[in-house]
Amino acid sequence: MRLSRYFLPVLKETPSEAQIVSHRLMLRAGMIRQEAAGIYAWLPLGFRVLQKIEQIVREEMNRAGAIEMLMPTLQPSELWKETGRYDAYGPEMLRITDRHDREMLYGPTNEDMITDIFRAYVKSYKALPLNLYHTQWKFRDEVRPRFGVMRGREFLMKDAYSFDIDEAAARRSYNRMYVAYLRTFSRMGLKTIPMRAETGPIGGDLSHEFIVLADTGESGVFCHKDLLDMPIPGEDVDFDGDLEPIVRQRTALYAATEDVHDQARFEAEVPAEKRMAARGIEVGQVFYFGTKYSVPMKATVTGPDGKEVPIHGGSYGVGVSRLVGAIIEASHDDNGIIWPEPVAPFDVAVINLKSGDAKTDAACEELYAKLSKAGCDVLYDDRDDRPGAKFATMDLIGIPWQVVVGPRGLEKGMLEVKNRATGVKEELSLEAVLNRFAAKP
Ligand code: 5CA
Repeated sequence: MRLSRYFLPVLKETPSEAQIVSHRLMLRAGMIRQEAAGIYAWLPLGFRVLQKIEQIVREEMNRAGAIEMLMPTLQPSELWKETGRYDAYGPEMLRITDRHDREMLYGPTNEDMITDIFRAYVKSYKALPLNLYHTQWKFRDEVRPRFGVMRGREFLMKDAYSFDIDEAAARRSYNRMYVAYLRTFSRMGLKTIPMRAETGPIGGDLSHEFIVLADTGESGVFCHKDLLDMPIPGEDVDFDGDLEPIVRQRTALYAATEDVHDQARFEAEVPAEKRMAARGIEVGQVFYFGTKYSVPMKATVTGPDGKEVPIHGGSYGVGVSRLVGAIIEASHDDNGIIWPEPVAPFDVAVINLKSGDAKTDAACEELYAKLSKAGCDVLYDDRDDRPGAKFATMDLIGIPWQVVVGPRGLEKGMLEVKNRATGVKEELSLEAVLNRFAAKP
């Protein structure tokens, strides 16, 4: 992408309405624009990151055996009346009436709808276990939308729903999602800690929130410090095998959000030097709720013994749009965002220090063409602007690698490569730059 032809409306001033750094940086970097309280347009740069995150979540869901589909944003009220949630959800639910006076709602979550889909088609235990997921916009009319995309009213969520014959099988499904979440967040460069959590309007009695530690986080959390350094399961983890040891290794150590925190237990179980009280951002939550939806909605299957039983369910959410903010909270400096490579909007920035200079232009064009051809996502700053302004923009928007091309370096046949995270600069030939980045998977 040539910056001269791109749509990157960066702001010079720090927006005064933004209280936390990720919100400020997302506005300044031209990633989002607020359209109404808690409702955002995703501008091209922001949309790229959102899609990268969605894709990582998708790959890890698929790896764990979940099956992708897509449910609508608008739902009929009938399903929610069946489960009793139409009244229970309260003013957070956006209720809409259509032209025929039918009561509709903009979905805040999808347990009711997916249970309806399930019961329409699945009749036998032989189809189980089953896990269906989608990534779709949700609406929750939060009283206080704030912190930009972190607590929006409209937000993008990946939500998965598992169906099992009994509690033991449902527990295995829960473990699969738990382990998939560890992998998902780690691939985005995040360190998350699963914490025992309240279940709220989703229901059930087993739930973990996946928390990224950050001072600006909305959740108070208490945990054993060793949870910060637990190994993350590799790509070769066997999702059909026994995942209980991986899960138990973590759940054996105290970790709870403030809503379920038990100070006496915390002090009894965790030695003083290992206690951590902190704040964090909830980027995902997993729930086991048993038959909460299957009983009222009559989602039953015939078991091996021919008897009809209600299925045991769980649901598993990832805050895809919230993650964009959470990653920035975890990875930035005074100059701007520092994207972890897997979620960066572009892999490499090419900075032309002297647009209009024939030799510099030619070197940049060659680099841009060859890197792009090799499958590298390049943002080429071909504009006629001061070098200082170009560096500042690239630092602000956080592209992991900057290749700086100028007449002085070219005289020696050299380009400068800067790593955004470390600030380390190297002089490399064009050939070496190509080898470095074109070889990237
Ligand atoms: N149905 C279940 C799981 S599929 C569910 O709705 N879970 S949830 O309420 O915990 O939401 C899942 C994730 O969505 C949360 O962990 C959080 O990361 C994200 N999320 C929730 N509310 C918001 C919001 N207002 N703005 C941005 N992200 C949100």
